[in-house]
Amino acid sequence: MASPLMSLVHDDDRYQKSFQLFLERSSEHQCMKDFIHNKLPHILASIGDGKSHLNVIGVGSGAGEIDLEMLSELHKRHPEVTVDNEVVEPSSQQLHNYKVLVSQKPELNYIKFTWNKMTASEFEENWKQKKMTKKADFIHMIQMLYYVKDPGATISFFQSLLDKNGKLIIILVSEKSGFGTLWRKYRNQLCNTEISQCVTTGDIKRFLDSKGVSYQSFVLPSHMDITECFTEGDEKGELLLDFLTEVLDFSKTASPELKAGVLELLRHPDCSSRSEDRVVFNNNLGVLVIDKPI
Ligand code: CQA
Repeated sequence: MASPLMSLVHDDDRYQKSFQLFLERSSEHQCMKDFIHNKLPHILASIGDGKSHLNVIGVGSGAGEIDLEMLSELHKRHPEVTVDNEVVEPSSQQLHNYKVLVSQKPELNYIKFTWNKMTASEFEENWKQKKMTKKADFIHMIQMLYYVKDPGATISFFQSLLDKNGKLIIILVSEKSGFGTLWRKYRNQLCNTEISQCVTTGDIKRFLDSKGVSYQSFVLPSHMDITECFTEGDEKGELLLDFLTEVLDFSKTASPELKAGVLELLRHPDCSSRSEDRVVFNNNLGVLVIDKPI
């Protein structure tokens, strides 16, 4: 049966509103920052192979907050090197926000930014068309593989761009998160596969295993307070529900059966824990680190 539900991706204003609220209610960015400060330095230590210049590609960089955090760790590890940073991001609003952030940080003058207002697949097409031979030392794809047609092919392409000792980092929700549970039961009703896919690091691991690609793997514990979702008519609860389901106006457009089923599962111990009077959704993330192909 075709899904009559509209993807949240079609309404960028509402996506950004629900995303901002999600960031306030969750530890998503904090757990990434912890990873960047505690684990990433060791991963970045081996890249570059003594070069004085490093090429970085951010795929789906958004407003750049997490990118700049990583670039700062890279600079701490390799203080003498200059950096060429290719930013790939289709949203002009997000690219603008990223540029503003950069303009406020003159200390980033060791980085040359190249702004690519396009999707990952457009970037891939351009790269192939121009027969680019440039290689990358560090590529990251954070919470973006949901939005490509073929996550496996996208990983293979970007992995092929890695230079000797280069690293590709992927962050997605973990299979053992509330999203993993929600999608096992409701992917057919919720996922508009034309636009976004219910893919977890579990799926990516199985893909890499099947290709014989080795990787390092980390789990980032993360949570999200979804208590407001259970107050009928609560504006913020509805925004959070839209983010969780990626359905525009989920509360108003989903069938009563689907809505009841999703709400029941969201508060079930397989998705959420209880802390005092709060419902705390498991937003655990997975990180995969991949080397240049052999
Ligand atoms: C668009 C699509 C996706 C966006 C976006 C805009 C997005 C964040 C901000 N703006 Cl058009 N995606 C995003 C970011 C973080 C995150 C997830 C998606 O944790 C996770 N999804 C699946 C687990 C949320 C349903």
